[in-house]
Amino acid sequence: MSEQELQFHYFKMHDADNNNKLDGQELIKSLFHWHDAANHEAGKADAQHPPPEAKLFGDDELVQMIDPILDQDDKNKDGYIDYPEFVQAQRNAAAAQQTNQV
Ligand SMILES: [Ca+2]
Ligand SMILES: [Ca+2]
Repeated sequence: MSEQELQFHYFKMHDADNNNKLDGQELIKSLFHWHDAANHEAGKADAQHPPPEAKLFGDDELVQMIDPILDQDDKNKDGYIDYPEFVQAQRNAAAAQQTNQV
């Protein structure tokens, strides 16, 4: 798979209700997944081990985590991250990471 196909695969994997947008709940799951994938290198899909961490946070905490992300990445302010917004957010994150490393 190309990097682009992989990104789309990730996006669809977290789009639980299949409406081609990530809502807050789906974003939370994707955040934990990315964190987990980073720990395991190369981001292998691991459907056998869904991240349990999300249950450790209350709704208020989750909203506090997700609000800034939506604020930053939800460019058209519809309350969801669609695929173009997701791709852009990934680019921004990668760029930010590079900046931090220098
Ligand atoms: Ca969705
Ligand atoms: Ca949006």
